[in-house]
Amino acid sequence: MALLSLLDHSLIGAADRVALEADAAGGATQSLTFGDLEARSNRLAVALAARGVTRGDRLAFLLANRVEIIDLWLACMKLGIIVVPINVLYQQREIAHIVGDAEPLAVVTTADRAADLPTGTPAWIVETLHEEAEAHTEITRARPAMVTATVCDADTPMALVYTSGTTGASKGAVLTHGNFAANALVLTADWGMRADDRLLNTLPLFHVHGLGNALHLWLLSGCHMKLTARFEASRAAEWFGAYAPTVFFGVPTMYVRLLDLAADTARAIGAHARLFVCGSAPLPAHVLEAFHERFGHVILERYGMTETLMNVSNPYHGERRAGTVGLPLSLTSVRIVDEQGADVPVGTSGELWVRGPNVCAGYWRRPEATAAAFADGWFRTGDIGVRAADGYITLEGRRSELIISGGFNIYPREIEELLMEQPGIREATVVGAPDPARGEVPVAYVVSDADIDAAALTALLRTQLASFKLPRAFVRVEALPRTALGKVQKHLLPPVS
Ligand code: MCA
Ligand code: AMP
Repeated sequence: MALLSLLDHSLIGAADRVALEADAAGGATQSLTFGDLEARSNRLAVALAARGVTRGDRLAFLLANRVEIIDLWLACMKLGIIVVPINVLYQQREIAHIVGDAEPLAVVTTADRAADLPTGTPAWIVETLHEEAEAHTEITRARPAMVTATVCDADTPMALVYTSGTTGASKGAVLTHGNFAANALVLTADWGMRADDRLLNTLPLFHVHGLGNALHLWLLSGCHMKLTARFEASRAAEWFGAYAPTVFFGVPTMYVRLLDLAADTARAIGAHARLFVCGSAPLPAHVLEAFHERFGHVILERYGMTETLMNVSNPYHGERRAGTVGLPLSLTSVRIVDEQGADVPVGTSGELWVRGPNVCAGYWRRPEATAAAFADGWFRTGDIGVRAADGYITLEGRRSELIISGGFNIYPREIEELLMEQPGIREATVVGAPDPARGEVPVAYVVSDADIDAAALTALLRTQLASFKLPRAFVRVEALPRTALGKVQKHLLPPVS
């Protein structure tokens, strides 16, 4: 079944229901019905077609959260166009890799970011595109022929979402209409999403946590969503207070920030709410417990990946066990295996392999990486975990050196390579150091000819890396600890003082 037909229960079936309030330009708030979203995306589909985009083409966006991302996502879904979301915090070097690999026809962005695109890549300014779409006043809630004539099925690619997987350069996970449909159906059912829910979404729409979970659960359940440009801890009391959400999806850093709210504010927020979900990085058990005490809710922790969308979740009904990610979701199977790919017994650690309609079709134009990621039809997550006798799964770490900071992924190698390009730096290695709010933060160890000027180096790196990738400390060492074969032994590095 095409993804769109699931969302039609809201876009068409609940057209007159108020669907969304969103941050708009100049601090204003915009309110739209499902029918408005249907009409806007129909008009945008016509405008995109007029610009020559057709089924199978890639179209990227580099935008902070705004309604136009929803318009674009729906218009592309309607035309079979493949969306390539780009993290808005990325700088030129990071953007160039994705654009070079996905070869989008254009990148939809704001005027101030157009210069960050590689030379020769068309920047389609989001406001201009919106005006062009809105000029098609004859197109309303009735779908234009080009939409009704486009047939997408479960195997049609919907998005290329960039991730480094467990090894190598950043790759585009090919997520299909079927992957998103399965994810939306399962989560809506398993988490009991309802049309009378109020979902506060502060997650960025350029990652699948915001895009595949928040956006689709809202559109499938037909509930109401408040979309903010981004999460801001200083505005949380105002948002939660005025909007009174029943459902909130967040990363652990957001929950750590919410613990700073006054006790009576926290209690009032909890009184309106039904469900708090957390994922993308480990939720420390003490945060779950402190949140329970202050807000009166046990956070439901779940586990997913860009390549697989959601895999495992604590139950809605039943025990939400601190420190675990729960049980496999309804359409996903999970094996825990040893180095040879044999199932390990209960209580023994191994790599998680998953299978289900949520698992991506592979990596964009990388048959070898795709072949390496799958074994006998199972996707090798690279995550290490253990299953208890009653089935609850606890994640214990990763096979790769991936650092997750505030829910954003950081691949040490990218920073290491950039550091080693700097004059005077002979060797560099980057590791994750524990951080109470962000989970982990990157720290660099360097072998250099002279003292490190941390401020100057940070200023330089800031022009090339997203802010969350900037090392929080630079430690100068005489030599990096290496094995006889020359591999850096990161666990032997001295702790940061
Ligand atoms: C942070 N910044 C942003 C955003 N988030 N800028 C624009 N849009 C954003 N969404 C910038 C800030 O301007 C600042 O930059 C820096 O990041 C840190 O911001 P700060 O306010 O100090 O934030 P914080 O309190 O530390 O909280 C950070 C955060 C952010 C809001 C929790 O990390 C975040 O939105 N994380 C969500 C990531 C996510 O969605 N991951 C899902 C991946 P400067 O330093 O320059 O001032 S998908 C996934 O992992 C799988 C599938 C899964 O299981 O979900
Ligand atoms: P990404 O590449 O951004 O999709 O990140 C996926 C990775 O995030 C997974 O492979 C896990 O390592 C991690 N992750 C997601 N959810 C959780 C969770 N609840 N607990 C621990 N790690 C998680």
